[in-house]
Amino acid sequence: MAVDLDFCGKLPKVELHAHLGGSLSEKTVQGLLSGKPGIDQSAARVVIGKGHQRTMDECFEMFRILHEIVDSADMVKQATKDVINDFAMDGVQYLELRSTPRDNPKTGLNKRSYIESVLSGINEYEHDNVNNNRCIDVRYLPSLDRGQNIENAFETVKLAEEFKVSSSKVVGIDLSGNPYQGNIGEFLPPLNLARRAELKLSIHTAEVPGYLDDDWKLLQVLPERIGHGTYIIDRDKSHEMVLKNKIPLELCISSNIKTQTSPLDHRKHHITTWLESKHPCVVCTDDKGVFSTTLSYEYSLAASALGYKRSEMFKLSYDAIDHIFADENTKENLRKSFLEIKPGLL
Ligand code: 6MZ
Repeated sequence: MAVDLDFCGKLPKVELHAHLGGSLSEKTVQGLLSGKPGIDQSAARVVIGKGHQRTMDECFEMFRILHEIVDSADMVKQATKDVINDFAMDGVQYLELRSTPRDNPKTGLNKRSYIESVLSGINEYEHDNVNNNRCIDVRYLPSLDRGQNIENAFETVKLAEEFKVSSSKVVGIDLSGNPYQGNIGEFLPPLNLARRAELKLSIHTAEVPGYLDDDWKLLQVLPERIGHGTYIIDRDKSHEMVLKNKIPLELCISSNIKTQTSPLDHRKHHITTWLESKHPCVVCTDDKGVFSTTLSYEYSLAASALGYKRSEMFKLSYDAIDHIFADENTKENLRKSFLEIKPGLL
């Protein structure tokens, strides 16, 4: 039977690479904009439609606009709840949401209240949907933005360490931001601090060409997962290191195509090469709002690129559970739940 979008919708899935800001749907952006008379009301400015591409810098301009829209603790909470709901409705059973805590003196938002708002959005959503088909298990990775100064990164790691003690929801740290910006060497100390605090690490690496030394430096922290890794295959030393250590890759096909960092033809995406060498890969969305996609759609692209049958797509989704940052108990529960759904799918 064909692996179509309908099958991928019914497939139980985990989403491990989703930035809150870039994941806001047009509907959510429209809703948030309605309370903001001073801002251009067109939500279309932060969406790249089907068949369109942008430069990386143009995408980062969209993230900046989204930051202008989501500028208060209440909005961060609402955005979190809406994004969780979108993923739950797309058949996602476990979600790791990442987002950069930030300050906004105009609204009183600061990094601490930002993290509190994300966590309260997660807790409220889970509480309200514990017994229905929108039930989903959510964790949070505070992000470090490589384009910002290093004090911000240290502050975020220290807060993450503190919140990890009081909330099982904070499980790791993400390093992201405009891959053309920042002095990456400076980020090694905060990443090592996170490591000592037993926060897991997911690091954007080799998303764009060049920057070989920077990406090599980042790999030395031995992250638990790598975001994108698009250009690792072209670099012998890094490629060998990632293969040897079996560091899982979070792969986002539409994002890479739309930011022009991988070929327009999705069948040439690097997921095919990695999976040929049986390297652990997790299909993800990155920014489902900005790139107007869903995780189900990304799975259907992967199926088409890989020529996989239904059973192979189930295995791809099931194997992703091995790479979540939550504990073994959570993994076991997910495996059980996926296997219960399996017979009706294949
Ligand atoms: C690197 C990205 C990204 O944190 O405001 N972000 N970083 N590469 C990408 N590929 C396209 N997509 C998103 O969500 C938006 C932020 O996520 C990071 C950027 O730092 C962006 O500002 P939050 O929730």
